[in-house]
Amino acid sequence: MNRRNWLTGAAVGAVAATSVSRVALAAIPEPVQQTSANTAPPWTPPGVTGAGRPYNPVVTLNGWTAPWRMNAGVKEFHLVAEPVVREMAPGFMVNMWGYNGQSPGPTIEVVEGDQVRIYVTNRLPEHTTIHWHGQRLPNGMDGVGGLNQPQIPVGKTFVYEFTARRPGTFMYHPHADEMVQMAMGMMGFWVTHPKAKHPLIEDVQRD
Ligand SMILES: [Cu+2]
Repeated sequence: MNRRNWLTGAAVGAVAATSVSRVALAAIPEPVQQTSANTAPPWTPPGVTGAGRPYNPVVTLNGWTAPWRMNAGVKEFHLVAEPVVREMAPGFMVNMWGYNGQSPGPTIEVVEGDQVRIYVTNRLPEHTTIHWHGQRLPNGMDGVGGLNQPQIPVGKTFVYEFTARRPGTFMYHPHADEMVQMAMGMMGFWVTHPKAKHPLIEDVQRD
């Protein structure tokens, strides 16, 4: 093999490695991290095509909203359970556990009837799960470790998938070592917007 051929081979190898990582990126949405505990502006989906049905996005005080992407009609999120440092007051840093760089974790916003897929990666020093508190969903998606799913081991990713059937205001939290994990700050806010005016849900006026 002369030098020219060797370079060609190396270039082919590099292209192959790049395409593998692109495939991996396409398979699992890149988790979005947040380093600031300040109130973030509401997140609105970019573009119009495939952006899901419209809704009036919420503002999470001292928090933020998880971006999602559409994949063949499914809203895909990626939550990372991990140790975080949150600034509670200027200079007052607290070591906590949370999601995607913050505690509480990012707000998840969907619309009633949306099909939702949530990748949960465990970067904690112990197993975890997420229980989607108040959702009506298949038993295997309910997130109680050791009961209706295996615990998510350290370093692994579990995929939850269900339809957001019930409009309302909910939360998510682990059902694994609850006394430790929830006390350490692992929880987040979930809003399922009604798909139309709901007879039992009043409109809320906001500034
Ligand atoms: Cu709960």
